[in-house]
Formats: sequence, C-alpha cells, structure tokens
Amino acid sequence: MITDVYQHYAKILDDAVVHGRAIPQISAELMGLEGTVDDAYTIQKLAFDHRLERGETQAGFKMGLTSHAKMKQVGVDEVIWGRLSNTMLIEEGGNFSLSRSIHPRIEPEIAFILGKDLSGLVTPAQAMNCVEAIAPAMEIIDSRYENFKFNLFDVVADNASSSGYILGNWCSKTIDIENLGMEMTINGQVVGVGSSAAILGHPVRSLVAAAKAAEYAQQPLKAGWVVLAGSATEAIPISMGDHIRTRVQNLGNVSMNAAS
Ligand code: OOG
Ligand code: MG
Repeated sequence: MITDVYQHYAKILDDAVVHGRAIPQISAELMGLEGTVDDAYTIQKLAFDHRLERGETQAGFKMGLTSHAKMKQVGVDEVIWGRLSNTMLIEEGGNFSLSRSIHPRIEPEIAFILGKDLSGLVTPAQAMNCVEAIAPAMEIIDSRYENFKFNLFDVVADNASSSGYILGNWCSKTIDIENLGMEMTINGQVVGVGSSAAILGHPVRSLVAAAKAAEYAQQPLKAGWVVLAGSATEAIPISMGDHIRTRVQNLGNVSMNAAS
C-alpha cells in the first residue's frame, strides 16, 4: 500500500474518534488493494499520531483478543494490540462521558505497570522483572465501525477498538495472578464472571506478547507505561447512568460511571 492510502484511512479513523461517528469497514473499501495486517498496524500508528499532534502522550499498550470469549464475541481469532494515550485514562470511581461514544462496551482486565523498559523476545520471568505492580482494570472499547462489525485488518487499524481505561489500586507483583476470579457488575447486577486464566492461560503471557509486539513496532514498552492484558470475558454494552464495577480476587475493585 502507498503512503497516501495509509494517511487517508488514518484520518478517517481519527475523525471517527473525534466526532464519535461510526464509519463503514475500511477493508470493504480497500477491496482489491490487498491490505495486510502490517498495513493495518501502519494505519493504526498514523491515526495515533493525530492524537499526539493534539498534545496527547502515549501512556501504554493494550493487548486484545487474548481470551477465547473475546475472540468468539467478535469473530476474529488472532491476538492484536493497540496504543493507550494519557487522555484515555479515566479516574478510578470517576465518570466516563458517553458524549463522543458510538456504541461503547466495557470489559474486565488486569493491568501491569512497568518499572523498566521492555521489548523483544522474553520469558515470563524476564517480563515480570520489568513490572513494577499489577492492578484490577477495565477497558472501554468502542469500535469506530458501524454495528461493531470488523475483520482483523479493520480492528487493528482502529487501535484495537480502544476508547478508555480505568485502573484500580496497584498491588504487589508477587501476587500470583495465574487463576484469579474476576466478576463485573453493572448497577449491582453480575454481567460477567471469569478467571484471569482465560487470558492466554496466564496474563503474563499477554505481557510477553506485548513485548514482542513492541519490538515489531520498533517502539519498546517504556518504564511508567501501563499494559492491559486483555479481557477475560465478553465485553458488555454500557449506557448513561450505569455504575460499573469489577472485582479481581486478591487484587481488589475498580469502578466507574457512564455519564452524559
Ligand atoms: C477488540 C478489542 C479487544 C480485548 O481486551 O480483548 C480487547 C474488540 O473487541 O473490539 O480489547
Ligand atoms: Mg480490552
């Protein structure tokens, strides 16, 4: 694909973010143009550059489709990744404004914060050595595509649907996170139950995958960045007035409100 085409779609995706307006799948328009996943990651980077030009800074990395439940929900069966910016962070217990959302969904996650830069092929132990702490987390995803319908190319270009994230209290990284119960409620009703083991068998594998992806992106994960491991369960639609809370066994709670 040629640079102008990349830029064209990056701008369309960024406009969809800025205006909260759904767009047709770009893969459909590209038909015949032969877009590869590498091309989609290039579009993702160029679209994220528009955020940086507006003064946002990169605050981390998100892994997506790291659980079977998620892959099944969206019909894409490959692990993907995206970029988190500082303005995407929602204060714990705070409000997330739906004013520029299209069809937002929320999902329970586990977050790592890095104490050292991390990139390349590493073992789980090496990856954990770069971690400062772990926390219960949630991610708001809001596909920029009409009807939340996309293929691998589309969702990668669309920054893996990321829209916002919330972090609970940071906990010691010595806590065993292999198989922790996770439960998400909306207005007190249980909407999702799972285990951290649903995330690639162990969430640290998601961090290992993030390190590898960062090398591919030629952009090491930086000390101070957050890495979201991916959802353990299906994502759930949210609407105005909802109070959403996730409890992760041994790590605690994280919550937020969907506001106007
Ligand atoms: C893609 C993003 C997936 C996760 O945690 O699995 C993701 C989507 O479902 O729209 O963030
Ligand atoms: Mg997610």
